[in-house]
Amino acid sequence: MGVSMDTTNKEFLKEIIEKFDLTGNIISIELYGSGHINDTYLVTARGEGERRYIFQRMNTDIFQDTKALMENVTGVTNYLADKIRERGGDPMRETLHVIPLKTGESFYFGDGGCYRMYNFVEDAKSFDAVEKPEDFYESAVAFGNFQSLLSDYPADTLHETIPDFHNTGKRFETFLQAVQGNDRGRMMKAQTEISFVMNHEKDMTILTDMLSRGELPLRVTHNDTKLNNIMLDNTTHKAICVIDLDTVMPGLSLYDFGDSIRFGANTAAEDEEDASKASLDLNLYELYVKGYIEGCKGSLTDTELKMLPMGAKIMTLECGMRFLTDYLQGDVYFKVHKKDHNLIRCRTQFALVADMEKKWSEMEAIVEKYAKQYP
Ligand code: ADP
Ligand code: GN1
Ligand code: MG
Repeated sequence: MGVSMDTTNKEFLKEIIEKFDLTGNIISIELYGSGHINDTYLVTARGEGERRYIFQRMNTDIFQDTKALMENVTGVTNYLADKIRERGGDPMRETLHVIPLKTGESFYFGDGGCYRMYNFVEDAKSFDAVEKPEDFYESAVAFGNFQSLLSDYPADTLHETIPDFHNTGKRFETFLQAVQGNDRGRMMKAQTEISFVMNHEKDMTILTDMLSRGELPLRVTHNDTKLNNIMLDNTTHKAICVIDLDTVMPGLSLYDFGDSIRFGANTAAEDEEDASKASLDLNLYELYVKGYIEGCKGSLTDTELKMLPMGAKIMTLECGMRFLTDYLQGDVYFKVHKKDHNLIRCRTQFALVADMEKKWSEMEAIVEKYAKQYP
């Protein structure tokens, strides 16, 4: 390459992007989105008209087997495209579509990373916070649908891209090691948060134990159902496309439900510096419960329905514990943009857990109400 190995240098990226089978000449490459994991760029190319693409440098520290990951993504997106076509939809908008290299492979490995390209979902937007409550309801129906669409997907062909991704008990063990190691000397500053985790030790394995006992089913799940991983149509505000498929793996529906609540029904942003602003918005929670149960179209078992509030609580606890672990380990996993970013994030999560505990009977009553309506 004629330029240095600075993987954010646009000339450098352009040479890589030109290896992909896109239409037209590249006219711009802009950093895009607010994900915590991949480096995402919006690429515009001009041929007869203008076309836009999403180009990503995948995080290979986190996703160590990118070949397996891309096999999952192409398998799932091809499957979804067929289903969307069958029902008369537009697969280029309603699912991600992998743009291959000119040589046919689904990704490029070399030049300091692992790179892939997707169609850009046009006339749609992903949100970092709920702006209109109806949008949150739409996202719930779409994530529920996504799960029911994938219910026939051959789960045994899926690779486990991150082993034990939502094994909360294992996450707790890793947390304990980070506390013991205290490699960055950050433990003193996080005493309150560490105690919060220790006081919740008994919660860690509730759902995974139920799975082991056969009381909860293993399903094909998304595993990262944040609001900004779904695209809403600019005009109709319908949720049209589920994105960020890197963690589609066998998992628990309750964690998918829980992650959406954790992120979207919190009255504060994930990284709000004043954690006292974090609480559970019961109206948003209710809308999501309604939408998710509808979207799953009767496929949730009675036990899954009953445990939905627990899914919300444990997912929030797990995520807070992951932020705290990363803080203690020196910010090696999540992208950070300011001092103590992971500690700040962990505080909002624990404040939300504490508020859920206060609102527990309301959370259960809301689930009961909709479980009865959509048996
Ligand atoms: P990360 O794993 O880092 O969260 P994502 O795949 O979620 O990466 O991408 C980050 C952001 O980029 C998304 O939240 C969304 O705003 C935007 N994005 C990703 N893929 C597309 C796409 N195909 N079309 C339009 N926007 C996209
Ligand atoms: C990461 O990739 P992104 O930003 O959508 C993370 C999720 C966390 C989330 C917290 C692969 O999601 O598990 O819940 O940050 N993804 C991965 O915001 O670890
Ligand atoms: Mg994302």
